[in-house]
Amino acid sequence: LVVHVPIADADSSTPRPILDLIAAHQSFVLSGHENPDGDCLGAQVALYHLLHGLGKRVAIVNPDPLTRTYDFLARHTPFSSLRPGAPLPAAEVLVLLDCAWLSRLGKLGERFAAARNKIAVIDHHVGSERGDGSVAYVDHEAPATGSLVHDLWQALGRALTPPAAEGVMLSLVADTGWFRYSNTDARALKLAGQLVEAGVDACALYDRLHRRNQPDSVEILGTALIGARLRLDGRFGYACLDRALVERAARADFDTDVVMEPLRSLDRIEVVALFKERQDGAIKLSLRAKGGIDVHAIAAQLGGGGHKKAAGATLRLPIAQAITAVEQKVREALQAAGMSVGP
Ligand SMILES: [Mn+2]
Repeated sequence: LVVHVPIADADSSTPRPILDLIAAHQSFVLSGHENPDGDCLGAQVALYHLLHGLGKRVAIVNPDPLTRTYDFLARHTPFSSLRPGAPLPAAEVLVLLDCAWLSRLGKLGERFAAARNKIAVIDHHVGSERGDGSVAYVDHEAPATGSLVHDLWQALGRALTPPAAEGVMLSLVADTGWFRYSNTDARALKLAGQLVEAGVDACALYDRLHRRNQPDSVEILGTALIGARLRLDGRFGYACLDRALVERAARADFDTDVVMEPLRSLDRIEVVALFKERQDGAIKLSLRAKGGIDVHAIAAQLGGGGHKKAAGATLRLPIAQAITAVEQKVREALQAAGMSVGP
């Protein structure tokens, strides 16, 4: 007797529906958002090795190739990215990690939409249970998507292999900022302990991720910081990377999020924004909150999303207008929180 549970009734807060999906299928393709970050890639590594160990066929296809920062993952995990004209690997199930909508995959999302795979979502972003997945495992409280993949290993009673442990650790350190952000809870630290016991060398991982920068990264950071500005009584700080600097950063594989750190370190600061001008002229906005301001709410008003303390949006405005629009939203949020915003 096979009982089919309607998807709408499946509880996305437990791993059960995803585990049933894994049991029922043989071939999987894993993907994630454009410009995949450490959480997205780490979660893919951990899920790749889980599925591979279960004897499934599995491939990772991302919108973008592995950048130099993450190239060390290729020593144990095969990554690929969309090449125009090349066919996608045939798979029964597409698993989206660290995002929930095909639209987050750019052109690759359109290709997957045409391929009509069954879609599963594993994610920790607000609202992802309403994404494109017909099956989802979503936990907003999870520190990283990688920790949700770790839950799958645990639920199946399997001990993490060293590559999978490295993947989960990468996810965890990426999304907790090496255990500095407010999502660093007992669960995150306990998991980190288990991963070190499973063979992860945390110091070596730090060096691989953050101590292999190219010489030009120093000047890119300096240029971005010289242009940084403080507004709203010192509670809002922002920096901009114009098209040329974005390109230079891409060439040097420079993690532009680093630009926000010195602003975030300021005593009075509440919200930090980074504006990056893309090749098509659109502005990629990143927002970070230090205290209680909900930057997800601000990003959502601008058509974006994310988390309470880290969110983003894409703005189709000239950069000066984008800054004005964001400053206005931040002003409103600060005022609603009863904070001074200066003259
Ligand atoms: Mn994440």
